Amino acid sequence: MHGNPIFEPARDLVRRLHCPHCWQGFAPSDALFVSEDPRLLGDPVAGADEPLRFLPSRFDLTGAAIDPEGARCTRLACPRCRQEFPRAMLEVPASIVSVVGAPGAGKSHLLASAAWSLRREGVRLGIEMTDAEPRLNARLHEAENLLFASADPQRSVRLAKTETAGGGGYRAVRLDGRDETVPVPFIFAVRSHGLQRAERLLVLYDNAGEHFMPGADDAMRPVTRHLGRSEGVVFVLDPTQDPGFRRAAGLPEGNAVTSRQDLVLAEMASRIRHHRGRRTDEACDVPLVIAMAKADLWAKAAGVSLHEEPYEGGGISAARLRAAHQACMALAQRGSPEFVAALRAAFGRVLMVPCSALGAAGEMDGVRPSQIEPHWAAAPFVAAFEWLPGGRLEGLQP
Ligand SMILES: Nc1nc2c(ncn2[C@@H]2O[C@H](COP(=O)(O)OP(=O)(O)OP(=O)(O)O)[C@@H](O)[C@H]2O)c(=O)[nH]1
Ligand SMILES: [Mg+2]
Ligand SMILES: [Zn+2]
Repeated sequence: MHGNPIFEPARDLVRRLHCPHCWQGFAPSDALFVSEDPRLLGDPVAGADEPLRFLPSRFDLTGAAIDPEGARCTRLACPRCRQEFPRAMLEVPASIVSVVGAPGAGKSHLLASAAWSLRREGVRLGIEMTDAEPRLNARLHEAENLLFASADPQRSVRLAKTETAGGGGYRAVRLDGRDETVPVPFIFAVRSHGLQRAERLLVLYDNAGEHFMPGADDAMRPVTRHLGRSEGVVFVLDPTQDPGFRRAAGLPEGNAVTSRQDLVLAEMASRIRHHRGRRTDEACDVPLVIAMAKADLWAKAAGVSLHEEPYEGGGISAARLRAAHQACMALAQRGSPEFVAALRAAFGRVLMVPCSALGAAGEMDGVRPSQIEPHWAAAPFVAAFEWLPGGRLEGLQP
């Protein structure tokens, strides 16, 4: 790759990066390019419908690679799984924040709502966020558009459940003669407002809740293996799926879906330890944000106020977060002592953040965009990001 302006020292390159699909580590100069000539369709690893990936030997003056048919190529792919990743990953360090939670907990709605608010309210939230490569976040844009940019806000919309395979969320690749499934991440360029912190890339994953159930992550589908590398975790807890929480928050018992979210949390902790080679009795040192979702349904009864957003003076407020954390923790202790016990057994640093992606419960046919009014939707992600080293909440001990 000598002589290629993309890799010259004039550009400040990271020394090594990790593929956001398969987490293979590699040097920038080992990145493959995605061919552009339509005749080069078909890649032995990425699949028959994908353009060939190649290690270039020819470049033009701008640093674009020239594919074997002579076309200019600028899209990059991992040398192992051959999935495309944003060019910014060559230059800016990336932090993974894993999003975890039981099926139906509200992960996808929360991500869409948080992204929408982060894009528009950077000044107030203290974080500027943009797509690292818009094309690669298309699945998230669809969700945001459905909920927040609908042409007819009176017509009910429904965000589909995340698939467990296929769809836009996973890619099938052929590695060393066997089929493997890798997840598709959402990648953002993020900068803290007013702080001299360099830009970072934030890598998020929206798995189907089923993948966090015990036994659901295997060698052929390593779709939650980001847990081995993440610097922060947002665990989406749905209090309405827990009979004890429902009682503690004064919700009717009804025939609502229930799930053992303490077991999902314990399984997550065991994967974090396993992938990092830790002992089973060691506390996980990754900071954990518990996003207490669907707060529109339970916050009032639980004495948690979401009236004021947790931002002050152009950034997240540690004081407001702490107050909300204490109220949520009190509710959890009353409603689900088994969840609190699972939490204490596995994590040293935990922050509970109430939030509502929609601000309204939908009806049978979905939710009307005109009724959507998110509360604190971005807060769990802003908190997780600001809790990373160098962030506004770095020393936070809730
Ligand atoms: N009341 C209320 N309901 C919500 C909110 N957010 C999501 N929901 C509902 O919760 C259900 C599940 O939401 P999803 O975002 O699809 O949940 P998920 O965690 O992504 O689920 P999987 O993809 O199956 O893992 C949907 O029916 C939503 O309408 C909220 O803020 N308030
Ligand atoms: Mg989902
Ligand atoms: Zn890869």
